[in-house]
Amino acid sequence: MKRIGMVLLVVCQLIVAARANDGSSLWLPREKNEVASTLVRGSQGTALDELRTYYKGPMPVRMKLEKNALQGDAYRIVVTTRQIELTASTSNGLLYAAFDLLRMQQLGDIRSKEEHPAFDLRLINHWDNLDGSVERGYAGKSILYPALSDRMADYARANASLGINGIVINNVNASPKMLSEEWLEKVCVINSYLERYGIRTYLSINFASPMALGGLPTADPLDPQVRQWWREKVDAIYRLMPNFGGFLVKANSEGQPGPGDYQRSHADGANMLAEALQPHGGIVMWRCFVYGANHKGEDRVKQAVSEFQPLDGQFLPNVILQTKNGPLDFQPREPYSPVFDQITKTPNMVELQITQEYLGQSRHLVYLAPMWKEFFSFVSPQRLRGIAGVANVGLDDNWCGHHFSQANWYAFGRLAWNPGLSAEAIAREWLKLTFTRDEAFVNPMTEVMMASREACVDYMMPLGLHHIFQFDHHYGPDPGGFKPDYPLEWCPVYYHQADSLGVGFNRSSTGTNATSQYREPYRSQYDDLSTCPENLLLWFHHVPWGYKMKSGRTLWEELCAHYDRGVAEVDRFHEVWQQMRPLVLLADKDDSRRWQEVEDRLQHQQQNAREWRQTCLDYFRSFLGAPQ
Ligand code: GCV
Repeated sequence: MKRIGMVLLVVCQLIVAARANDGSSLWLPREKNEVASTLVRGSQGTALDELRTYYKGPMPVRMKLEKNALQGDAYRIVVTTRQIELTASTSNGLLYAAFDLLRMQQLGDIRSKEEHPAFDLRLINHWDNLDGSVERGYAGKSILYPALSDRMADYARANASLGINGIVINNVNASPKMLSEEWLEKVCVINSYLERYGIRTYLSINFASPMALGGLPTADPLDPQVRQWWREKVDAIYRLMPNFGGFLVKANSEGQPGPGDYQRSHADGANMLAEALQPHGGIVMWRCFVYGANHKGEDRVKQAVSEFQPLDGQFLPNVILQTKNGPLDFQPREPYSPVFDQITKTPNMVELQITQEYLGQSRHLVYLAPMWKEFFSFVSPQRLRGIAGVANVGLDDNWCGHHFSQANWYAFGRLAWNPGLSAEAIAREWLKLTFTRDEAFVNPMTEVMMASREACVDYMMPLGLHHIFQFDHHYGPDPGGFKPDYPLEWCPVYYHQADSLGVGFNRSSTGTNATSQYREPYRSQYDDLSTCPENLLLWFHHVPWGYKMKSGRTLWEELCAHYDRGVAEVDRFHEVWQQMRPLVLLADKDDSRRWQEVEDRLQHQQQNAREWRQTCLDYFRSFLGAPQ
C-alpha cells in the first residue's frame, strides 16, 4: 500500500513538473486554436499560419499584399465593425502585422494603426562559437552549434514577432572554419529556419580566412589573390543562400587579425569585402571597437574616434560602421560614444548588449531599456542606419537564464522597431504578455523594472565609476585589480585612478581631453567639473574626496549614499517580488517554478549587491587620509 502511495506521489510530481511553466514560451501566445481558424484570409505563408494558429477573435481577418502601399517593412492594420484588414507591401510587413495583431489580442486592445520601422537593419548578433560555447553567454550552451537546437523554429519566430530582420549567427571573434564548405552547409540549414520568418543570415568573418582556409601566404586586402579569394567565397555563399545579408567584422581588436597587420587601413579592409558583396546586394558591418594596437598610451575611450574619424568618407556605400553605445565597453553607465558625433559621412549602426556582461549577467534583475533610451536621448535614431543587439539566449529552458532577462531581448526588439516607445510602456507590455494582465502585478513590477538599472549602477559603479570588475569573467567587484602582465586598459586601477587626493579619470581638457571629441553643448558641459552631470562625474574628472556635491554631501559621503541606495533598492525589489507570489499563482497555478527561480536569483542579487558595496567602499576608504 505504502509503495503504491509512493508511486502515485512520484507520478503526481512528474505531472506537476511537466505542466509547470518554465518560461520557454516567452512573450508569445501560448494557446493554439484546436482547428486552424478559417476566419483568416490571405496567401502569405508564415503570416497566415501564425494567424490561423493563434488568432482567436470573432472578426474575419484579411491580409493584403499591395505593392507600393507602404514602404519596406511597414504595415497598416484597419479595424472596422466588419473585419480586420492587414496591408503591407512586403511579406515581411504582413508578418509583422500578424504578430502585432496577436500581441494586441493578448493585451486585450485591438485597434487600427500604421507602423513604420525606424531602422532598416534590426539585427541580433550572436557571440556563439562553433564548439557550442557562447562568449559572454549566461544561459547555457549555444542554440546553434555544434548541433542545431530543435528550438530553432521557435527562436526565429520569437525574433520575427519583434520585427528583427537579420541575425549574425557567429561570434565576432570568428573562426575561419565558418567559411569552410562543411560549415557553410550548416549555415544553410540555419538560414532555412530564419528565412521562413523573414530574417536574413549574416556571418562574422575572420579577416585572415584567406590564409587559414585558402592557404594563401597573406590576407593583405590590397593583394589581388586575396581579393579574388574573397570574391569567390562570397559568390559561393550567394549560390547557397541568395538572400544572404553580409559580413560583420571585428578587425585589429583584442588580437583579431585585420588590415592593420599589413599597414592597411580599416577602409582598405572593409572596402575589399564590400566590393565582393556589392554585386549581390550584401553589406559589411565594420566594428569600431578597437583599442590598443595603434594608439599605445592614448586614453582607451578616445581611440575609436582617433582611428576612424580620419577615414570617414573613404568607405564604400555598402559599408556601415558598427559602434557600441558607449566609448568603453557596455558598462552600467557610460556617456554615449563620440563616434556618433564624429562619423558623419559613413552610415552608422549602434551595437547594444542584450546579454548583461557587466550588469549582473543572468543573475541580476536589471531591465536595460532605460539605459538604451538614455543613449537615444543623446544620439538621434535618425543618425543610424541600423541597430544590433548582442544576444542573451542559450539552451536554458527559459532561453535567457533569468526570466526577467527575456524582457531585455523583448525590449531590444521593440526599440529596434520603434525607439520612440517608452521603456515603461515596453515593460508593462512585456509583463502582461509574459505573466499576467492583473494591474496589481503589472504596476509594482513595472516600477521595479524601471528602477532596476539605476539600482545596479548604484551598487556597482555610481557617479561615473567604470570597469572595476573582476578580470576575465567580469562578474563581481575588483577595484584594486592590477596585473603587471596585462594591458593597462584591462586593469580596474587604470579606470578609477583613486589616490589620496580623490578619485576618477581626468578626461577633461586638463587631462586626456576626451571631452573634445563630443559635440557641443556636451563638450563644454562634460569638460567643466561644475557642469558635468554628477552621474558621469568620475568618468570625466578626478574629483577631491571632500568635493561638495549638489546634495551638500562630500564626494565620499555621496559615494557611500549611492552604494547604500543600490543595496536598499534590491532589498525592496525582493520584498515586492515576495508580495507578487499569490498574484503570479492566481494567474497561472502552475507558475510556481518561475516565481521560485526569480526569487532565488533576487536573493543572490541581494548578496552580490552587498559584496559590491563592501568591497568598493573598503577599497576606496583606504585612500582617505592616506599620506599625499
Ligand atoms: C566578443 C568585450 C568582451 C569580449 C568581446 C569584446 C567585443 O571585451 O569582454 O568578450 O568579444 O568586448 O565586443 O569584441
